[in-house]
Amino acid sequence: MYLREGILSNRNFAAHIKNVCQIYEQGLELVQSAGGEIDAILLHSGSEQFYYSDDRVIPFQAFGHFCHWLPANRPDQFVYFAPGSKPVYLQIVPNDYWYEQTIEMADWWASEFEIIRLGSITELESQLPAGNAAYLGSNQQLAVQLGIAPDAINPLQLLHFLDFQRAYKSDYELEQLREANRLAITGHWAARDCFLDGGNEYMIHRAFLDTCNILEEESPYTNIVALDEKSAILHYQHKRRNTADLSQVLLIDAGCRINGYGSDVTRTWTKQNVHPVFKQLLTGIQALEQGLVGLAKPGIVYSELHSAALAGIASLLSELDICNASAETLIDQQVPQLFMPHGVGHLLGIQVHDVGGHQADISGTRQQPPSHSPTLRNTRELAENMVFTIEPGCYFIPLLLEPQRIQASGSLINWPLVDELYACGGIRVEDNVRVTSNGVENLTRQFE
Ligand SMILES: [Mn+2]
Repeated sequence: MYLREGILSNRNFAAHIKNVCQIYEQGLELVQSAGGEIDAILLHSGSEQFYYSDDRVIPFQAFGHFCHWLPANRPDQFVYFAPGSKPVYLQIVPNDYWYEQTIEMADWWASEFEIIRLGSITELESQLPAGNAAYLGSNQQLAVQLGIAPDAINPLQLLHFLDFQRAYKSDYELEQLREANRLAITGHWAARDCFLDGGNEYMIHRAFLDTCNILEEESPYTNIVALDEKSAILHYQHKRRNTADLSQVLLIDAGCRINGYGSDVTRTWTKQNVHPVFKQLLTGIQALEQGLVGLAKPGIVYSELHSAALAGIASLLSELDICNASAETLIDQQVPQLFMPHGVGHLLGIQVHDVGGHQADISGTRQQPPSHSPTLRNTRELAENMVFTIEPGCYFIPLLLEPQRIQASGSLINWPLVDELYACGGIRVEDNVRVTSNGVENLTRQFE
């Protein structure tokens, strides 16, 4: 569905598949050394789901570990991996005149698989090689029908290992992520221009999609297109169609997807008549974001970036007199978290919030976020070729701030100014970065 042929040479795909095969081989060895009797892995993209009491299908999204192998975002596709053999792509193409069922395959990826085409899922069992395969996927019932042993259905040890490895991207994956960023930036420019021309949320959303030449369902997540006070709603989902000439703030969080890999980019723009303190705050958050990108390198723990973000926000709140206290006092009283209630970023790749963010190791030991920031999605130690977002923000959220008026900590907040800033909403600035051997590659800014 999101295959965009001709854009990329994808010369690195063969090396990517070699790498994925190695990862799966190691995963199998791990399970075998713990006494597990599996010698192959069957991955299932997933099964079509319907709305309750309806014949309409819920938009399909293939299982992340399946997408790691090939870019076919379709139900009932299978990859069979056994060490030492070419991976097999068992492709189910039903005879169906209601829907388009053709699966477009490009040579650059199809040539890395042995391809078996089947007309229905009932033919699958007879096509599977003899042996003890593990099943990875969402349809347990199907796995049982295929004769998979219960303890070989989504074995946790294997999933923990695979989830952990997904954080490190191959050259092929980085190529897709760069392209997903390059395309998204063209959309962000169009969105900014539409906003400056007086466009409303709906028009800005359309401008982004049109410029990127994508359908809404091809986006990696629902675009967040928020004007003024709505930009303080972290995952604002509506697109207002009212007149927007007087709007002063746009927060747009929108990405693109290339061969299954998504970008996740946020920009905040303002017009000339925006509140001067909000404008200064935006300049401050933009500088903070760049500073945080500059801190990232192998060996740093992601939570340290989050703490640095909170410290930066505390300084801005203090310097701009949004709060009446020193940065130290604000950090001590956990005031920055009232203005940035989310984590400063997350792992990124096939899934927008990619898997394994709280894993300390391959065996699934959890590294929980610090108690002062329970919503932080990434606690991993940074290592080369890990990809994640860096997205500090600062918002004026009545639901979080208003209860403070009657708390002791409320005396730290400059209420007359906050009352003025509520109308502006909030700010978020987000880039995607890859860790290099001694720093980071900014996957987003290189296209601006
Ligand atoms: Mn994000």
